[in-house]
Amino acid sequence: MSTTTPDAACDCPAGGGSASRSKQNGVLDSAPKMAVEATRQSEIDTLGLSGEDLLSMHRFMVLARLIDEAAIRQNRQGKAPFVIPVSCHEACQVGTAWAMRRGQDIWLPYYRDLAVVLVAGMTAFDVFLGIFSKAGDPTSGGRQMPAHWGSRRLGIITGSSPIGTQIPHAAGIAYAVKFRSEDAVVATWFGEGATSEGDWHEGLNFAGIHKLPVVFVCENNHYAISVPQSKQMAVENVADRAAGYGFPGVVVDGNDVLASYAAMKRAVERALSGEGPTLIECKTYRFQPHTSDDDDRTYRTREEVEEARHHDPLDRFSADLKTLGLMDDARIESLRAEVKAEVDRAVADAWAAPDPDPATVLRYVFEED
Ligand SMILES: Cc1ncc(C[n+]2csc(CCOP(=O)(O)OP(=O)(O)O)c2C)c(N)n1
Ligand SMILES: [Mg+2]
Repeated sequence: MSTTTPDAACDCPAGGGSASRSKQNGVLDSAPKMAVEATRQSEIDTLGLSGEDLLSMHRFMVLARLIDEAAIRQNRQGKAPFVIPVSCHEACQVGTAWAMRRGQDIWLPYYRDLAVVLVAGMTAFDVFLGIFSKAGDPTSGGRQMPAHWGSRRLGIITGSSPIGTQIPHAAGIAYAVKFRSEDAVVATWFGEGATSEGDWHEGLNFAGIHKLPVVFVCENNHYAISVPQSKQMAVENVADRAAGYGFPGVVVDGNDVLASYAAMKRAVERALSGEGPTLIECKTYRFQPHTSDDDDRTYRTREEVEEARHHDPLDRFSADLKTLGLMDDARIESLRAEVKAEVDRAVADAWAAPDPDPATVLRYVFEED
């Protein structure tokens, strides 16, 4: 795909990323400690997350889930030619993205990273402009395939369709950051299938040799379209491969947003202090088919998918917030209604937005006078 980033209609707020959001401890002190699961509370205290942070992380997860559901509906109605589902990846995406500094760090997401780019600063409206290939699509002005995210302003480097090509890009950008002594961390996200590519191994090797400020995040959902992990690698954990490149590899429960955040926070600190890269493997699943063009009944049972739904990261985090006294059933319901209204509005506004002018079809491909 092309590498255009016109960023024209991105009306999302500039700067003010997660690291600059309030991190004051103590908000949870007002929650009834007696009712709080002790280990969870102390884990959160250690992470330095405020109650406001937790509620905001939860809202991003709800937003990603509802955009996903709306995008699939638009596809079934014939309005969206192609969509790439995110459901079940929300915790590892929001958790890892939360440790990044919006407007300062550099993001190289892959096509499934809807929740990553929302945390980075994209809006539901931006996402649907892309899905409907509208002129205002911030990624490419309606030229790219949807979900090939890019935004010059937000520091999101657009990806190519060939799997794994963002890995050497991330290593190269991290080399430039180190060479110029810039205050930035580079992070790249990918599936476990991407780790079968030569690009992946070359990128990690280079990053390890030069101790680059880069974090590699694998969202392991156990399938590369129809190919199960067992047919992709002879090791149990993708993270085990980091040893071959001389830096740490960690496995986290990718359906646990706080575990994902904790691992990423440590990795970002390592990168910023000059210690080099980290490979984080988030074990997760995907509830939906690979894309709207896939029929997952040909390679996995309905029982397997049903079983995975018992570990829904959104339900788990909602339950945590209830335990912590930050949410109750009524608030969860009203939040869902509020976010659904926001998503429905984004769909309607994006659908009504202008299409690209056919006279500009070659823009970003050839130089213009
Ligand atoms: C080099 C290359 N080979 C094959 C494909 C076709 N393809 C698109 S997505 C995909 C699966 C990737 O799986 P994974 O990296 O695990 O990510 P997931 O989709 O599971 O999130 C494949 C094989 C491609 N785009 N590029
Ligand atoms: Mg996969």
